[in-house]
Amino acid sequence: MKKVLTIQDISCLGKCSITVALPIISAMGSETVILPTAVLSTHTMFQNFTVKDLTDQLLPITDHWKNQNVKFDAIYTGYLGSQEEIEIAKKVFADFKTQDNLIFIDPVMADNGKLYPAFDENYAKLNAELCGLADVIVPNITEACFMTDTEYKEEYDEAYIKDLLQKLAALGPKVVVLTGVSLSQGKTGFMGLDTKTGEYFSYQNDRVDANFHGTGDIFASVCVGGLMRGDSLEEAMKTAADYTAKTISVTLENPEKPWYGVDFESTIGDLTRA
Ligand code: PXL
Repeated sequence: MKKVLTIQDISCLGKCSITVALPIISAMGSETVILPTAVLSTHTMFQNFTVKDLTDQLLPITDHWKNQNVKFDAIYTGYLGSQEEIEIAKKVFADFKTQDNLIFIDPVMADNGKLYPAFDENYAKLNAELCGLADVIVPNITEACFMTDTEYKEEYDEAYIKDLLQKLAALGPKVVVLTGVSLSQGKTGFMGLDTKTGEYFSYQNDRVDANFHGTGDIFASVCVGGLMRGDSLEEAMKTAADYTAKTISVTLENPEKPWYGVDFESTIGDLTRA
């Protein structure tokens, strides 16, 4: 069985980061090992959340794994709590990188033109360096702008997206994929660039006019799960985009009108394949 290490926070309530990565990657057939960067009462879109930083625990945990000769088929990073934790993620890559395992980075730090409360521009610069070590990165447009010193635009054309992809490629990852990209009115999806072949690829779904937290984490987790079960990168991304779009639609039908996360529990069965 494939083994994935995911490094991100535990938001106890909030349906994001580890509380979606763990069930989704497991449902897709891979063992999921967690390295929690912090424990928060909720994700940071709630007011007055609590945070217990776990920076001092990370290397003791990974040193123990190293001593046990543990190997990972993929290392997937999401929300890291601090600049120091970005440095630790680099060390974990150095310690556990092999010839053929996958380094997958979702540089979670911003959305809708703004950094999340815990982060500043220095953090974005360090995240850009981290992305240079990846096989695949999946930033949204806001994160890409912060990492490449590009002006954020709500309205854009394909040339703007291609320019961002080229700037991300210059950071050093093998494949760059921008999420939340709308290439025509009423649509949304992703556009990517394979830096080896120079080829662009894209995929679009109907855009649902709703903004939920955790959907980026769901997209990234399904991509990792798909890659681990042997899907091609484009297949894995398409499955992730379709699954995320369907889950948002299902959530919108919930009469309880959830606001902080999506009802992936209702759709997760779609991801299980014998
Ligand atoms: O879904 C991304 C995410 C992960 N972890 C924490 C967050 C967020 C987004 O707001 O606050 C703690």
